[in-house]
Amino acid sequence: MTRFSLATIAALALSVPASVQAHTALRSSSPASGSVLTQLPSTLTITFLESASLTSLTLVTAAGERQMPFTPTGSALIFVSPKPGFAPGRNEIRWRALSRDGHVVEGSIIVVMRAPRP
Ligand SMILES: [Cu+2]
Repeated sequence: MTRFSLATIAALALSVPASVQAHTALRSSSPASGSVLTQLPSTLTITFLESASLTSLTLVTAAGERQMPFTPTGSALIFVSPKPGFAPGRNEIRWRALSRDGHVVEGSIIVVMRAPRP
């Protein structure tokens, strides 16, 4: 009885770290999703909670879509796309990454470019 209880407790204790080890997620971006900007940012920065490999970064606007270059190419916490060149209006940045646990994670960041007020 006592041995069984100890084994159960040990198994429960071991299961906690396993459940915490989930795939990564986006921690933040700069500009942040939902930003309304009047000036083009010089870079787009994406930060993950745990290191991941960014596999695709696509800019979708009313004019169509194109791939955005980024660095680094390997596994990292922070990825930077230089001169993102957002279009006037709504910009959707679709990202896709490979988490260290082997899962694909994806999402989008919305940035709106608005003309400065005269
Ligand atoms: Cu996962």
